[in-house]
Amino acid sequence: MGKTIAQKIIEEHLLSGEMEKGSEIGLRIDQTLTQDATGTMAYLEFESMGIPRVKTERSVAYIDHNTLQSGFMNADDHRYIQTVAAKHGIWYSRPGNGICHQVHYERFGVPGKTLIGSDSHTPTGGGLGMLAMGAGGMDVAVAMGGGAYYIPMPGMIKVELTGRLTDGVSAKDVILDVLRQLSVKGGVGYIVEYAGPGVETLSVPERCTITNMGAELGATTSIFPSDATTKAFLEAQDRGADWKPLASDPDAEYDKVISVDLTALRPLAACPHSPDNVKPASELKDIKVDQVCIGSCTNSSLADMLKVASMLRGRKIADSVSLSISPGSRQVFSMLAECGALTDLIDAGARVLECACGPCIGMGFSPSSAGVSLRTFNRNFLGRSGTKDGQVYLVSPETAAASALTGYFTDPAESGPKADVSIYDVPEKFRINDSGIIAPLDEEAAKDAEVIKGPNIKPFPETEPLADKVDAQVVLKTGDNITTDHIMPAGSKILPYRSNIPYLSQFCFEVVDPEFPERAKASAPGIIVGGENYGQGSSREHAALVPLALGIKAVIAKSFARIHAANLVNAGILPLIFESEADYDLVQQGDALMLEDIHKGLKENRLIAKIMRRTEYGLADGSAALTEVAEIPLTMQLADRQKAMLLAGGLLKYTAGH
Ligand code: MIC
Ligand code: SF4
Repeated sequence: MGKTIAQKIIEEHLLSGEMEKGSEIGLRIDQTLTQDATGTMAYLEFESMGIPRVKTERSVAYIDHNTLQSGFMNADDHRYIQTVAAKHGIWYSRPGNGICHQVHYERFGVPGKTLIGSDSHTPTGGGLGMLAMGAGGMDVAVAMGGGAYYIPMPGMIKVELTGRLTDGVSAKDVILDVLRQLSVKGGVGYIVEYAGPGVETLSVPERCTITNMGAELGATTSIFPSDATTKAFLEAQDRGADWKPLASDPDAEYDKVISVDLTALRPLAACPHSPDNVKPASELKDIKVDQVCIGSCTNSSLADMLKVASMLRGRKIADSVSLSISPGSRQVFSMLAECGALTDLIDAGARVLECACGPCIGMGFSPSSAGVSLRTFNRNFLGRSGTKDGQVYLVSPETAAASALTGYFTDPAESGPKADVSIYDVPEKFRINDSGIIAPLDEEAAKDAEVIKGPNIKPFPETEPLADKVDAQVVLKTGDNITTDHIMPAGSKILPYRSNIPYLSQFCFEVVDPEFPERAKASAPGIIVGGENYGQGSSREHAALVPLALGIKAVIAKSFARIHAANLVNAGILPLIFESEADYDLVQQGDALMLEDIHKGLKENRLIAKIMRRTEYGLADGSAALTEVAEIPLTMQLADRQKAMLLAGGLLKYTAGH
């Protein structure tokens, strides 16, 4: 039987396990990346392993999330990451050099290599033909130390592309269409591979837009073939030697096949508050727009920015609209300046922000109360913009630019100026200037190098071996699709404290239930009950470490997102799954749950929980009496290695013992 591209890369990197869907495999990791919001913790974890130098082919530490520096906190983190990187053989991308995923595919990504990153949009590298996956910080630390990265062997989804994009329709519309077809949980357990005659019509940056936002499908990753287009892109980056061809075999088998006809595609938008709430842009025409943000790791390439500049050239944005532009990298920024497109953006009324995540993670530029914000980003979860009632729509750069001009949602294929990048005289080769990237010290110099930890850097929380019996209260019951932005919000107020778990814990579940942290602390140990796809979204391990610090011992859900489930286990928290919908309905917030014989349950992948509830009248002495309501079965989807890890007290303790 023939193989898919992903299966070929997996086979070449397989360290353990069988390539059977669902069974755990261990992969050799060639490259890692971190960003600063998850990196501080990842490097503290790496340091705790006592390994002098990374064992990967290339590890890069990016500073792109927390660049505001309002106070010493971000700057402390930057200095720590810079010094720890220099000492341990890691390349350092300075603040302002660009968004990790954009810079990585420009300067470091290599077709056929494996990459894990402590950021859920690491699959962006799939646009170059890499097997690139988001992971928790601890997993990245282990991979830097030469350890394997473990995932359940994914199934394969093929997206067959036919035709060619027409005027006003963009790569963003392709992934929005795939999200419309598959939903935010349709990719869980799968790798999405793009194939068909439409592939060769898409540039590498367009492919990277698609693989980037594949994260929103819940997919393990997404991947494109490495072909003549990939070769030309790498040559234009002066990295032609990194190219190798990659294609799936003609008889490769897929679990599911969907198709997108690029010619028939129209501009789309993901409406509040989920990336799969997709509607045609033409149906949203009467909506007045307050803010437009162009950038993020999804849509900040040179080509995207040039399209926008060509549409805005000689025009002025609507008086009622505030427009921000964040170029994805210093390379993009300097090339925009060189060809004059930057002047067109400025003259049209745009506010040009630095090359960083910025508004995407709530680092400034929050919309006004109930304000409508059109963003070329990848996530529009409730409150993520920093304005709880902000109405965020995810759109293409063309839809964003057309709407900024009219002040209303505008379908760029129907009306407004057309993008025409040929008006700019852009050189064939990209402008190479790696002044924003600092090489690590050589081994000799590294020995005496100091790692500087300012007062913002706090130790990470202690994990504990899993007890055999847990009596705990259900401190929170949620619905479906809870994101890590719900569990551990980001934004400019909180992000500077990513290395201070006790401080962060005050904000846990803030948008869902502000009383949660106090309640969890007062009634610890606790259990959280969730619905489908619990923990979707980012890779932030803080969404596990903070509940851990608040005394959470287990999370019981209908299903979990992949990275979050792994992060819970890494932190020593037990992820359990309801066997039936009715059992989820039965459990109430405030119930006490008794989990017994957990160690035996681990062996059998199943345990029984007793639900105890307060009786109406309590006891004669006024204290609450508990009565048993039901016994419900709970299952687990854990590999043997993960069970051993839970018994040891999380990934770091487990790794130390091996
Ligand atoms: C995001 O887009 O949500 C983030 C911020 O990049 C996160 C990482 C983080 O929380 O630091 C991600 O995608 O993993
Ligand atoms: Fe940064 Fe936004 Fe991309 Fe996350 S999704 S890496 S916050 S630009």
